[in-house]
Amino acid sequence: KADIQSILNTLGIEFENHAYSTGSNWGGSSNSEIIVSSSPVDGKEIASVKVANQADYDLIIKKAQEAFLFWRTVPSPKRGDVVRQLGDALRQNKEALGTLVSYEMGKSLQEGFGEVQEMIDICDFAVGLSRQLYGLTMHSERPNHRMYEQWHPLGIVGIISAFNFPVAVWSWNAALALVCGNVCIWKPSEKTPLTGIACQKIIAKVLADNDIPEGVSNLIIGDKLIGELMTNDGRVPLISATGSTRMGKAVAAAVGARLGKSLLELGGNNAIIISEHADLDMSLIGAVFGAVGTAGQRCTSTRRLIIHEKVYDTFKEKLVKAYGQLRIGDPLNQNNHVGPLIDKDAVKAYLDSIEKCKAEGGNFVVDGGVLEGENFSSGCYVKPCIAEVKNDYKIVQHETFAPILYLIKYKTLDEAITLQNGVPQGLSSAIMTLNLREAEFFLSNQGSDCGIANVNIGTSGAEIGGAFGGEKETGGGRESGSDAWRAYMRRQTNTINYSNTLPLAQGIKFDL
Ligand code: UN1
Repeated sequence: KADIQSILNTLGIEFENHAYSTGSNWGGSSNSEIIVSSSPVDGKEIASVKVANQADYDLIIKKAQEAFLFWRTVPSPKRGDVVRQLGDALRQNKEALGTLVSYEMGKSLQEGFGEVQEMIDICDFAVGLSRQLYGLTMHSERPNHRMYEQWHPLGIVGIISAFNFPVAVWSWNAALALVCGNVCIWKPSEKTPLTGIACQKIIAKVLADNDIPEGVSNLIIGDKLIGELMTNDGRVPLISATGSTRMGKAVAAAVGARLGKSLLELGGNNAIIISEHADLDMSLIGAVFGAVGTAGQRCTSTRRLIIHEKVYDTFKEKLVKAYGQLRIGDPLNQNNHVGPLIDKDAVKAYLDSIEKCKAEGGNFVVDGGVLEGENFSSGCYVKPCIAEVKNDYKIVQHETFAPILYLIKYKTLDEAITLQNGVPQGLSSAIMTLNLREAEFFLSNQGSDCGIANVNIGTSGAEIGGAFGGEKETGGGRESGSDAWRAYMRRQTNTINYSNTLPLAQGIKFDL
């Protein structure tokens, strides 16, 4: 079993009581409030940190503003080189950071390493991007005029991240924001402050090694108050927030009220359609990993399986058998498939959802429940479960962040797509089929309404490079790939007249 203390030492987390950091400069707040980070793996306290207050926040804003004045003058490819070094530092720290993610958050060690790999991948992506922040050129209607657009940094980017990807979501935002010339203030989830501190330590060293002023990357430990300070603050032009739809609506309202920009990655209610033409063995792996991976706490977790009536019973049997083989336990033990939920509140939400599902008529073919005993002393280990339901149950329309999988039967592909789209969320979706017509129809504008639509791949595990995000109550934001960088910049249209007259557009005559 990993020695957590030596991992904390490796990552340089030898202190407590720090509330914020501007670069390598750490500060404690005068606030007496603390957050205790305890592991859902064994229920033990790992460390306590202080909660920042308004004075800490104002100091960070000041440092960030100062740092921006410098950072925006650094050419983008040079900024990319700094992000390259961040990627290298993450490579060196992959094992330690991945292990801490697994211990503090509770995901399996493999997934902890996978999360750090996503961070490395986005850094690589951002390095290339730093030479490709392209604007278009246009043909002016006026003679001897040139018209083009360029992209400038916004300033301070506020990053509010969730517990389930406690470090990767920061890096998706930070890597792009930094090559674009912005500075960042990151408020990690109060459920996972230590992995946040570890990342800040890593980036602070890279910045210091390059003589880059503190304040290019800032961390602030806080709760709702800090989140509200950020979202209401006109000095933070972009807020990128990942979390629940409820949180996202509050962020969108606050940022919208000041006409700021927000980038939202909110809940999903992701389904896989299992067609009569599916490769069922392959579908099984996609479905089970999607539903129980990260104990069902990914925004891309598979929550619903929409199964063709001809293969419904066969596939249900396969699922029940597979669930019987799942090993639940310490996520740091690589023999286990499923770790704990993040905390007891999450366990309560899981149990409530099971009750609600039963009350609405759900038929559990694999029962849920909380595991008890020596190996489960944190009280956060639950059994992945499966219920046969109707898509319109209230609970099925709702995202429960837990390993509860719903089965729904269908007859025609049209019906399956209607069911798949018939939820308020629109993040990820998939179809398992070897039939080309079905696959293409699912991807067409008459098909999935989600930001992510896959064929013969499950709903989770998107790779860096594609734009990540979704529609409807998922919030509409796109991160980590394609042209997601544009959200971190402002576009400026420039028209230059190199003639010796001043012709007006639209042919307007105006002589003096
Ligand atoms: C999230 O759960 O917030 O696609 C992000 C995936 C991961 C990211 C999930 N790459 O499952």
